[in-house]
Amino acid sequence: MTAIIRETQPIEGQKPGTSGLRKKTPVFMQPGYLENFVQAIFNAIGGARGKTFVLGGDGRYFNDRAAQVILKIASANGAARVIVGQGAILSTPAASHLIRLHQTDGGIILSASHNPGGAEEDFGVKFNTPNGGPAPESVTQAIYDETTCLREYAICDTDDLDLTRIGETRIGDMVVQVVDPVADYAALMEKLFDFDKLRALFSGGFRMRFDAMNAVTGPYATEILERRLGAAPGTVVHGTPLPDFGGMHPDPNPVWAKALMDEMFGPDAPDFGAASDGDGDRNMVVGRGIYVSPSDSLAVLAANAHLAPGYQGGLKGVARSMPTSAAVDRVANALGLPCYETPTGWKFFGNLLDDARVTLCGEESFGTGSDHVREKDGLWAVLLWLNILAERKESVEQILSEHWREHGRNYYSRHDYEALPVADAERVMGALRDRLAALPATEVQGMTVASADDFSYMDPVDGSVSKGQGLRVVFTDGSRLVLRLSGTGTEGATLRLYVERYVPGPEGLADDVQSALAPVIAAAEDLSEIRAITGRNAPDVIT
Ligand code: VG1
Ligand code: CO
Repeated sequence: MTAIIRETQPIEGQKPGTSGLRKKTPVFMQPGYLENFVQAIFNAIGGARGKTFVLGGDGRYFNDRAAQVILKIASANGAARVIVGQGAILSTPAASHLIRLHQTDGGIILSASHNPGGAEEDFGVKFNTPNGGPAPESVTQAIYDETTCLREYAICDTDDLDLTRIGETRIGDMVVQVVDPVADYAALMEKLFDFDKLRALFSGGFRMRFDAMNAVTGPYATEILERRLGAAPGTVVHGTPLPDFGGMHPDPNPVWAKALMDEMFGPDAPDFGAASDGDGDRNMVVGRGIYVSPSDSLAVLAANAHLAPGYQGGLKGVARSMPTSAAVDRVANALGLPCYETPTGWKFFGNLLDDARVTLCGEESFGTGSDHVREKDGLWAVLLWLNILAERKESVEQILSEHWREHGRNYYSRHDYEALPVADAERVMGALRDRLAALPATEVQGMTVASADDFSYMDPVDGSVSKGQGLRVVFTDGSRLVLRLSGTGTEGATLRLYVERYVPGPEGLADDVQSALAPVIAAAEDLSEIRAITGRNAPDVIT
């Protein structure tokens, strides 16, 4: 086995987005593309020599081959050890946990998350730092800078390893430790939640459906829900990870997890439904006949987390991304907790969690998590919900209605306009950005603008500043609209419009969401001319 140095050229466009570098799979499979990016990661962190990393992915097409390439590059760069999930599989939260558990120097996660997988679909690579979280902007910028001047990479010229067997092997001097992808994660969940109570819940006839969408959470959910907690066989559906996710779009929302929604709103619906995404960090939660918006889910979890053993002592604080509704702010206010507002993307929660300022965080995009790892965690959120349901002995519908009665309701929705020509999307953003300064005190659709800005965030822990994180217009009645460009797509540009309206109650807490938001949606159109400029009559996806 010899480490060889291969000459290469910088490859354009290797700039990590909201969550790692995502491209069409054929782009990632071009000669040198993955190699360059991985070498750039190692260069950016001061080399790999003597270091230990975690490696795994969501099992999508090219996951297996990419893992082999990365191991060979790690060895040639002098890494001491790589801990790999069996079959090169690890959910994103499980990878985050292993990075922390073994006090490693970070990890590489192979996933394009909620984007479809397959030979013609999407692939992605993400580097997580030793705290277990996605690399902050300073690190992703350093990686990108490396990609723009890279001239060579080191790789071992050797056969592929057998990653199907648990145990240790080597590439050169580097140890490759193949571990069960589920075991350590499941043990962590047992520490946080009352598994006895959950077993009693299921043995008492509680019925649940978990849609793993043919993606990575299948083995995790089957082990935890069916084997350890005794949920009926068949509770987990689409439980086998497939390279193309069986053609499913593994994005757990009412549009892409429609079969689950139909079941939960149909006759004889189970008590509780949930779904997860490609890499297992997102979750959607549905009660019998009632959908829980992710922003509301975060608020309910914050209000009730103390019912689970892992959060018995209460929360230190909470955080949400800026476009996420302010429902959790109301809970924080009621509980006297600090509440932080960060830009979109889990990397911005890392410092707040490390500095013990917050315990729970979440995003409107079906992501919730806590300080147990440094990623959002789909199955964790589902287990916390189950623990709350087991303690309160009420239905999801009762819990949600009671929550709204106590705190009021933040009606909320996100409208996505996908695969737009980049120039059109930028015109929409530009048009609204140009108007922001003049908006305060003007009236739009019968509402008065209180403030309007381009969101900029200063991290309270390290003082770093992130600008241009989304245009927001807030009205005097607390209604709000936010417009930003997606940073995870691989085709054209995706515009996300987030709309919110607060109703204090007791009247009007059970209205249709889109109707309740109609004035804010109309205001967004007036201010941004999103439909006029893009020529689209309607969003592609409404969640
Ligand atoms: C989207 C979501 C964001 C999330 C990110 C990664 O980003 O809006 O909240 O953190 O995906 O999630 P964007 O830039 O497309 O809006 V995942 O599960 O795809 O890692
Ligand atoms: Co994900």
